[in-house]
Amino acid sequence: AQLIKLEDYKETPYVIENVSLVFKLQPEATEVISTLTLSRREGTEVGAPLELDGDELTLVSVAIDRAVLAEEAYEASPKKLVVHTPPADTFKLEVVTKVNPTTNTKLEGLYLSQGIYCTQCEAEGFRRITYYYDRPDVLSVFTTRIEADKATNPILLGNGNPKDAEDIEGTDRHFAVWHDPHPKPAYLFALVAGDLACTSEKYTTASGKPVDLNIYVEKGNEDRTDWSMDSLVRSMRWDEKVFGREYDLDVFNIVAVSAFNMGAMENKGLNIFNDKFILADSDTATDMDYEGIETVVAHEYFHNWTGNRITCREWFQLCLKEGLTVFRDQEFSSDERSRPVKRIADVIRLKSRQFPEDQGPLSHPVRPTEYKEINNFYTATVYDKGAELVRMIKTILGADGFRKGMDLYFERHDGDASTIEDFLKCFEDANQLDLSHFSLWYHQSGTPFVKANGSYDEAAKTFTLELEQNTAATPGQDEKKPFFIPIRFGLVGPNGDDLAYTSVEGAHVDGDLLHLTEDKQTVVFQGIGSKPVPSLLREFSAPVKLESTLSREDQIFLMRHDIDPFNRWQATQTLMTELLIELTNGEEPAGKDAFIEALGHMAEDENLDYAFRGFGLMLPSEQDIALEIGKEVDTDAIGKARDAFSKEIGVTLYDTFKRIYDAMEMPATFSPDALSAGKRALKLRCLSYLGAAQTKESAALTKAHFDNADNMTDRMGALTVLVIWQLAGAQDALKAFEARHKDTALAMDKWLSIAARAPSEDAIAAIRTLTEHPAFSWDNPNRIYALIGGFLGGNTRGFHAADGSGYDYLAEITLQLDKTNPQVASRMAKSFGTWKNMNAERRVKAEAALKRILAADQQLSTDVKEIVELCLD
Ligand code: BAL
Ligand code: ZN
Repeated sequence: AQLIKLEDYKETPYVIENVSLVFKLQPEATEVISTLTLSRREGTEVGAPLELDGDELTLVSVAIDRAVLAEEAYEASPKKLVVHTPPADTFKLEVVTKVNPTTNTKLEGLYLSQGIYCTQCEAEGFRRITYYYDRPDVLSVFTTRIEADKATNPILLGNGNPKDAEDIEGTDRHFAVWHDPHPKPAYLFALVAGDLACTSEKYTTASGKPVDLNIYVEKGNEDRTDWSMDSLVRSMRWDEKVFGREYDLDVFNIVAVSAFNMGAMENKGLNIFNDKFILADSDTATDMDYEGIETVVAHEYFHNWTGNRITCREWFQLCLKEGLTVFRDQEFSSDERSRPVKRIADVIRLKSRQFPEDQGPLSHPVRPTEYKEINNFYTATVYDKGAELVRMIKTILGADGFRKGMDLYFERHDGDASTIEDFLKCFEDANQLDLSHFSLWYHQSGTPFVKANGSYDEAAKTFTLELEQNTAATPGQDEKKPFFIPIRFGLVGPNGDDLAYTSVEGAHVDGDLLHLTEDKQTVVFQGIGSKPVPSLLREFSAPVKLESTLSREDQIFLMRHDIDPFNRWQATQTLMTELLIELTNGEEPAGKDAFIEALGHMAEDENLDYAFRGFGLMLPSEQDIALEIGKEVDTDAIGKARDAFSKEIGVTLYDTFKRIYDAMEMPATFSPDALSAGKRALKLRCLSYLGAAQTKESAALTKAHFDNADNMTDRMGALTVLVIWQLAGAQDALKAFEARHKDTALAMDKWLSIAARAPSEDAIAAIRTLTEHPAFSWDNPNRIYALIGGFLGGNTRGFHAADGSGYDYLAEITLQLDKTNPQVASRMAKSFGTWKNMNAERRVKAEAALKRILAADQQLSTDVKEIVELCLD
């Protein structure tokens, strides 16, 4: 496949002024009539060829200005339409194509999901509907007419505002016309037709404009949309208040479908969602699901301004809309819930998803400069690290300076297809400062490692901090320059208060923010009355790995006393990780007992909120520890050490956890609010340690927790403990869960993911058996993400089994899935990304499995081929 390079960017020779589409929907042969008003761009030679993108298209006819083109006037293939010599100036191109929504298993373009016609066009799905300039910098005004059988498709939805709807005389069909006045790129096009239930609400924007909000779901699910509607209304209000952004159409429609590759899609005025991120009730959704729905509904809504009104010039700029919109949804959730807890959750996600990506063969800059398959670049780096970069801009500029920059961005670029340079320039111009050094974060890949070493001079009353940054080479980037790293900090005095300093040398320091800009810097703080413990990278002010030289006593001190809750959590994590690595290496770590005692204090500290304690007590995952070890990893040793340490904590603090568990009062009826969710999280964390102790009492307690659960969070939490610790009652509980939820696919996904994590002598045999279960289907991405994704991400010992069986299985299913859905196949294949960190025994097996994929006797998709080649590079 061709390598696409940022440096090759060129505008199109023709401009598409408007688009009129007619869809004659039929399950196996939908006709699409596209009429494009085109004009020659200034600078384009008269008669220069017009080349439009296609993918698996069947052409029916081509006409220009109503005259059918002679065969020699154009060239058409499933992938391209070239009109050799178009008219000199403005002209209308009418193209008729046929597509088959039923056989479209890739779920890109127009497809049928459970009898519902829907589309997915980002990134390059529109070319699977009709020939077009399928690229984000071609903005046009779309009018869409949808025709379909009325009985099976009573609901017809398009982008923008509804214009017309009538029966088609003499037939059992009807039509609807939608017009979107906002020029948009084709990736934001959408269409839905089907027999759907709807819940509606009226919304009035801050300036008094009425908007109809509708959420469409498969019939029978209409009682499960309250939370998503509530999240939508809160998101709309928040964007008005915090960013001054109002909605801009008469209607905002959301449709939930069950087969969807991504989480959701921000099509203009017609968001299409994976139903996982819309449907919720207490019986089937966990607190995490409620949070996820709130986040994704907000995220897609926020795209209306950051993505739709201002879009990307080309796909290299994906972080322009994604990083920024993730930042916006994170801020929304922080305002709606506990800010420190949200920050911890986001950092856990970043460290578990983005750090491994950035420290392995799939590492790429937040703004990449080349790709073969854009679908492979919807990554944690673009999204989550992209959000961290926006957060750093806010940290550096402060809230007011950040808002000024954002206001200028909206004012200057509304209606544009923009770049990261445009975005950064707005912050520079609004604040009169130079962000050129900072901009390196967008271009240079890799996770910087920051080393910090502090020393106190009692006589001089100075505290000296030696700081050093280093970023390892990443693919295509051998030499690394120093980043601009904003470090929020405090110098914590003996009573837990931050110490003031009188002056500082060696770095730009403003209050509690230090700018690390060189490879090495020595920073001297004057006027420090007593020996401090430095608390660095508070709030996780930069996406770096901090290697602190603090003693275990100092870490325990921060764990107990730091005024920054994030760093209290971080100190706990650092200690846990250090201890777990030593245990993995067969050592007996110093300070282990003191740490466990401190953990008990944290568990009982009433000054900390419930969710914070729930997170604080959580051990790093086996994957986290593997990444931390970084090389010659033996996952069995990690798993054994982590199990033993969990058990030791559970046994030592048994009475503490039991006391907290028993004392926790839960509301009489379920509510997904943050406080109740926090209580459930802490109670389940206690239960998981009690379960790890593996006593008769704790097994019975866990089983009773499962049996008495009146909500999915408790039911799933208890089931996980029973299964992971193989407690008495685990098999009965699995059966009971299945019996209760067998008709609810999203609930059975949880069952599949727990079953995929169960410890087993032959994990692959267990997974194969599960793929035969009626709840599983290779045709639905959610089922695959639950079972296969649950195994790859949650069963570290099974996937990285020393005999290579996990790698062989991943190779096998990658090849199998690639035949039907390459996006899902390549997502699964990305789990090979850490293979080079493994020990020699495992590396040999993983490499062989990767090579087997490349050598397979089948045509590989660009998606899978690119990932496998990068892994082998
Ligand atoms: N734009 C793809 C889905 C999302 O990030 O919102
Ligand atoms: Zn997005």
